[in-house]
Amino acid sequence: MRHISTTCPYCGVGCGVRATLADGQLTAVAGDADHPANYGRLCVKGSALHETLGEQGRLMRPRVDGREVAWATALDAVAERLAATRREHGKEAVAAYLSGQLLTEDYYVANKLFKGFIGTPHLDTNSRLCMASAVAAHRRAFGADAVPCSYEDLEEAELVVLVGSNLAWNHPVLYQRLKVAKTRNPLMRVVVIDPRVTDSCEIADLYLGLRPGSDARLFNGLLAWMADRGRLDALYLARHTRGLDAALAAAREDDVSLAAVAADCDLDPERLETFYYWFASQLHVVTPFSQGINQSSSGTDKGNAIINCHLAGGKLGLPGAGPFSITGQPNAMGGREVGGLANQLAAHMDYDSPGAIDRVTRFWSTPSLTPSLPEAPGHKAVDLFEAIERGEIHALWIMATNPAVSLPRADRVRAALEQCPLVIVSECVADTDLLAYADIVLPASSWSEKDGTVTNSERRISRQRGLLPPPGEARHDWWIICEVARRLGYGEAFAYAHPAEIFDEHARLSGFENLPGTPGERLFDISGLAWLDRAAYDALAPIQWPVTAAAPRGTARLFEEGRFATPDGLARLVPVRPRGPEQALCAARPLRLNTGRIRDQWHTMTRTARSPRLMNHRPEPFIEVAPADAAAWGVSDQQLARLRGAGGDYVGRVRLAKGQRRGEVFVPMHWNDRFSGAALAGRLLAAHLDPLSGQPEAKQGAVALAPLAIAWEATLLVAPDLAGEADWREEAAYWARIPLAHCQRWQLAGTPESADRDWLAWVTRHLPAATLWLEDPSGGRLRAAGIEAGRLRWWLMVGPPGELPGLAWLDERFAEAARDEALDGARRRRLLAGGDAGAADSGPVVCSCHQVGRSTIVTAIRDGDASIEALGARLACGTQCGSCVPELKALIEESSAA
Ligand SMILES: Nc1nc2c(c(=O)[nH]1)N[C@H]1C(S)=C(S)[C@@H](COP(=O)(O)OP(=O)(O)OC[C@H]3O[C@@H](n4cnc5c(=O)[nH]c(N)nc54)[C@H](O)[C@@H]3O)O[C@H]1N2
Ligand SMILES: Nc1nc2c(c(=O)[nH]1)N[C@H]1C(S)=C(S)[C@@H](COP(=O)(O)OP(=O)(O)OC[C@H]3O[C@@H](n4cnc5c(=O)[nH]c(N)nc54)[C@H](O)[C@@H]3O)O[C@H]1N2
Ligand code: SF4
Ligand SMILES: [Mo]
Repeated sequence: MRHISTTCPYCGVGCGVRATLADGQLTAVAGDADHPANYGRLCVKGSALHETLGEQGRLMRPRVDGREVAWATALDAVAERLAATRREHGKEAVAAYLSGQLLTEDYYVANKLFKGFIGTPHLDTNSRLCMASAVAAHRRAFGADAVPCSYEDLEEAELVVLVGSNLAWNHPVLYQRLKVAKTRNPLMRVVVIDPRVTDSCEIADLYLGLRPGSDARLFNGLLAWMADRGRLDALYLARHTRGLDAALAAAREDDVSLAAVAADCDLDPERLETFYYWFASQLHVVTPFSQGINQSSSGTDKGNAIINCHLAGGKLGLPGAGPFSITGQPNAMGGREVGGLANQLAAHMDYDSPGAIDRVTRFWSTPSLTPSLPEAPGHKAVDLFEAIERGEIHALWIMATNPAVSLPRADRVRAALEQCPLVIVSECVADTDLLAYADIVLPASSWSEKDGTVTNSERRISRQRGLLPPPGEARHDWWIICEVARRLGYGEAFAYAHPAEIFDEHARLSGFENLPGTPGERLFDISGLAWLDRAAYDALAPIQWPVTAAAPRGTARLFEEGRFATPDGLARLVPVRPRGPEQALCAARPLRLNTGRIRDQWHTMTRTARSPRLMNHRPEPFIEVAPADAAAWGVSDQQLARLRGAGGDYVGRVRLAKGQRRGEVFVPMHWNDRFSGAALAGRLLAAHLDPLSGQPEAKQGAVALAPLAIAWEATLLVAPDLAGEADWREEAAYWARIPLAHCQRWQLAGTPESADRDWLAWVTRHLPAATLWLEDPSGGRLRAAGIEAGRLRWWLMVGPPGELPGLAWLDERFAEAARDEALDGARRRRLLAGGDAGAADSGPVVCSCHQVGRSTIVTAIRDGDASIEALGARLACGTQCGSCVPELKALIEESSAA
């Protein structure tokens, strides 16, 4: 048995993971007690990592034009076709679309190849959909894309203001740290600013459920309120900043009376004033902000409106103080460091930094090769796909992202991909929506196989370590890129034998001509990590940049001296004129659409859906609706409904949500064509962009809501080897595929045309051997099961899913079948009932770590275990990662109210 430390590949918290290997298998993961991001904690996604590995479902061999080929053939094809595209259409006809899920080393060589040697500016990343507005706001305020704070600042703050961040679900370990800090310091206050009541409100002393998109108005109001009440830090403003007057004047272009701001934000003026008072009277304020701010057509301004208030109050560069952009992806930061955005060059140098193009050119030159860098920024993500639509881009290489799902106007993106003459996709998983559009598919190694570094939200660089060999012929992304570079004639500039050498070059570039007081000066400097040999790189301990000769142990907090990365060293307050969402509501689409994340899924589900444990919390695509709206639009809880948006429809199950504002609905961003018939959030959204950052407005769409017309609902469980999906979806107005541990669950609903489906005929046609059959034609109810040679092959229930038994018992029967064990007579008799007659269904899973269901919990509460501690002692729920505690509390409240 061996233990290896590595870093979690999911969110930007960047937790250290201790992996246990036995007999060449990763058998367990645990939090790394020594890692300063998590000190031993892991959330449910991190602790299920070992369940998402394995060869099944992985891409194993390269494919060119639909045929499996050897690596040499695939790499030759990539190089030849890229070269031909450049020859025939110019270098700007070539583009790349990367991802914050690449390692820094992969990202660095991709950027170097495309911008430096192929010479195209059109290299952008999915960070455009994620952090681009925060990047632009940082650059305007601080002169560099630098997050000032550390996680410890969250713990040391007296006031924490979560704005557009559902930390409890999306950065669970950070949330747990905050929660513990709050228990230790009873004076600490937490404010949540989000149109939706989320689980993060569990620890909120004040919740501001503002009108979507009104954040800039709220923070402009705060700035004016502080100024009017003598709450500005005049000394800090005078010594370290510029722009207060202009920022205040812009804020005062609107009526900044409490009543007017509260009305615009749709808030209670007293609660608003409480927030203003708390913010103004505390020095140690941290404001974590995330996608509720960034994913907006005025996200950059919103970021600056927040930063303005911190600067104006001198709440920055101190322990427990600062605006804190919380990054999403594991290496969102690393991508920004290497220059992965289309408006950046490399190592925090941009097209507009004086001498930068020349500096990077000299640095990347080799004895016989001179790079040819572009002179101006390239297309940002959404524009890039429009350029493909216009026929300007002829070759696109996509790595580690799934734009067929995650970009707004998903169908137009798909049409653009369809028409692009060359689409190359580097991917780990065999079955994604994007792969259908790829001419060349390159199987990439994945987490646990690859070696490199990532940077988390607090600028901390950590190693991801290779633990296992990649399956089949999967190869590392950096290797694939360098092999293509070599074939294009750039071998000398890409002659790396190991990621350590790439990291070294990246570290050296960060320090290259980076001298204080010169035009080349950059805050991002990790020259202190240059010249690490393999052993030192392998042993690299987590460290926060800058890492320099002056700060060899890294830097926990930036701007402590009040010197910023602007030419005059002063931070800028930026005048902000609040704008509402670009997407207008209208009679045809009267509801505001909010999209976002759920606790147990990661993005397009390519990895998390492999863990049945993670599928269980929210097994189907859903629509959260305020109870009053549900009545108004004729839908009810658990009913299927349709949303109609800018680019198409979305079908999911209604969840009544008391915390949802009226006139607004929420859908998860995760579902896609692999898992449901019509549940692409990106199809509902138009592409309204922030003019400065190019980030799309993913949080403020416009939709109509209506019940879905269906004739029946059915649940079909099938053994993993039973394929017939096309048939099962036949005449389905809705379908969702839900992987369980030992079978696949299909949730189906029929179109009105299929109302008198003859189920016996249907089953005979599509499924083997129906041996048990129980029908109640008057009630439209039916249960049936297929048994072959004594083994369960499938199980069907026609009727409302509310009547489903707990599926664990049935799943276990499929496990027996897989082990080739025959059903015994007693179990066979109970098959249609789905288990022991008396056995209670444990209901949908609430605690994913210990797999405790809703009904089990409710029963325990009714039996008197009506506290978190009592439930934990009895059922163990909530005792591991803690993410379900808010849900447990809600159940306790509901049950005691009942
Ligand atoms: N479980 C899980 N965790 C993840 C991810 C995942 O896929 N799954 N993805 C990771 C990634 S890449 C990212 S970027 C982060 C994102 O992390 P978050 O930003 O926390 O995630 P979201 O759920 O997209 O949006 C956050 C909140 O913004 C709110 N919001 C919507 N409109 C507004 C508004 O106008 N104003 C304000 N103030 N709030 C608004 C939404 O209601 C939502 O609760 O999560 C990371 N962590
Ligand atoms: N409606 C709506 N849309 C959104 C958002 C939203 O809130 N609402 N959020 C946006 C945000 S913040 C983000 S970050 C994006 C995320 O959206 P995407 O980046 O499109 O989503 P992922 O599913 O993470 O895609 C990553 C892909 O890379 C593969 N992969 C994983 N590791 C590797 C690797 O090492 N190498 C290679 N080559 N491939 C790998 C995975 O299998 C997966 O297919 O979605 C954005 N889109
Ligand atoms: S909080 Fe984020 S980094 Fe930490 S274990 Fe969970 S998903 Fe991984
Ligand atoms: Mo993200």
